[in-house]
Amino acid sequence: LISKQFVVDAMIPKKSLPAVPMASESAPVNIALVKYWGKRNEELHLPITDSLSVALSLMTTTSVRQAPCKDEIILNGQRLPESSAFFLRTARFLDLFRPNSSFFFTVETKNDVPTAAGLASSASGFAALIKAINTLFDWRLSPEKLSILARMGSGSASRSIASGFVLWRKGVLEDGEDSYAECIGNPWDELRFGVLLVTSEAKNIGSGEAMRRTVKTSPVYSLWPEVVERDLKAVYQAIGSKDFVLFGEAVERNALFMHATMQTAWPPICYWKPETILAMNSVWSSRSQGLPVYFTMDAGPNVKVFYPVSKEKEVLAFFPSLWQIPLLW
Ligand code: 2P0
Repeated sequence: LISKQFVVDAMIPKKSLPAVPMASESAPVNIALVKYWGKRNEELHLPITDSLSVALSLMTTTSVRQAPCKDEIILNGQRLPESSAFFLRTARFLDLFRPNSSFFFTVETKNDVPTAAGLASSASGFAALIKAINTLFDWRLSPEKLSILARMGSGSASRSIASGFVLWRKGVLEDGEDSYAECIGNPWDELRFGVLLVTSEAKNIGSGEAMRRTVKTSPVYSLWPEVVERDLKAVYQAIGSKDFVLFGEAVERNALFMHATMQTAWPPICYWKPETILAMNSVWSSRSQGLPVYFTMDAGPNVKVFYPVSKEKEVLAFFPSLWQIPLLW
């Protein structure tokens, strides 16, 4: 079994002390259009399928510097207790990059979105952190390597290294050397995105455990790779030809199939709340009235929509509470 440390050591130059006193970098939140759901390697966060996302103009900004005697993590201005899940997960990631065992980091990180807003910040968080570490030590790693290293923190973080449409190829190699994300296609300026906020409550099951259980127990999971292949082709084609209906249909059915795989796992996993289903229904009813709006959903209850700028006024009239978030090209 290949460890994260083995992958990291093969990838970075000889570990040395910081080249600058402090480094600060940003990375965007990404929303999957074709989802990452299921791992072929748990340790290295290697996925079973490719996935495709688009970047949002919501960022995590992280600075790193050497700390005198122990790690210090400050999230949105608050020093985290060493026993918090966030601290432990970040410190374990930092372990991979210490030049020696008595080297500690101060990490200060700020999210544009309140963590409670239901938009995942772990992807932008690990991406910003590895970019800042790269700058601190002046490693000058390529975007591909940064994507691979961000993946050591969280799978979807591999996609937060780039902006625009980003394809994360699953790769076939055992060490994941070919499993990284890169920007594909051109900006689609007419595309609009927004969130129908359902709740900001913490989820009752993390996506890692949900994926594992789905892969192990859902009898429909075996169809997932074919579904991803079909939807990737459609989204890819839609991006190239700016075909909004083709895009929306593929994105919505991909999210629904991902949820079908987890809802058919045992014990079942359902991230939907009653308001989620109401929001889905309002999207469908807006479409039946001629508005081109399609949704996606992640491992949570919020419904996220895409629509073309030409219908922005009508969409805002139909969904007055829509939280519009610009895409990042
Ligand atoms: C995605 N999700 O493609 C999918 C859709 C959630 C639903 O990537 O275990 O936090 O750290 O590799 O990256 C969330 O999974 O999981 C995710 P790990 P991660 O955006």
